[in-house]
Amino acid sequence: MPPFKRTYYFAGSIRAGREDVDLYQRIIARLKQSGEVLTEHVGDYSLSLAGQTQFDDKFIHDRDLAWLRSSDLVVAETTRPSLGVGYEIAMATVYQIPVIALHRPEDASLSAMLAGCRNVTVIEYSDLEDALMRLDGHMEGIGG
Ligand code: 6K6
Repeated sequence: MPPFKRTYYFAGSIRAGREDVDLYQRIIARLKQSGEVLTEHVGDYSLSLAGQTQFDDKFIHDRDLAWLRSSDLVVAETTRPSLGVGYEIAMATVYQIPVIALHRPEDASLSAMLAGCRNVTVIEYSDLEDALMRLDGHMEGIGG
């Protein structure tokens, strides 16, 4: 039997702006140390605002929701406000999948709809490495 592999869904801004893609890539790399990340493309530098155009939006929506539903944990970087990331977090809450939101309060205020959501654990940070160490601790706490 292969060892149990945890499945992560990483959410980060795409059409709302790709300025933080280097951070997304580092978070994804950290998650890959303890499981499979279904949405590695979110951290792909080459996925520009016009990226993945071989797929239409309905395909992307349905595929991403199926991945989301099959994941054990959603990790989102929420500093750059993205409708898609907010939608994914809301759907994770409906599916009762825990969400960890990494957020830089010095750069943007987090919506009360996430900050006040019982399903969302917020890790505020300014230094990503510090945030990733705290993320490791939270994942151990939920069996990761
Ligand atoms: C890429 C560039 C322009 O349009 C795209 C479409 N490609 C997408 N491919 C995969 N996932 C996507 C795509 N667009 C949005 N998502 C999902 O929504 C990702 O899982 C992200 O976490 C989130 C980003 O939403 P927006 O509103 O910032 O695009």
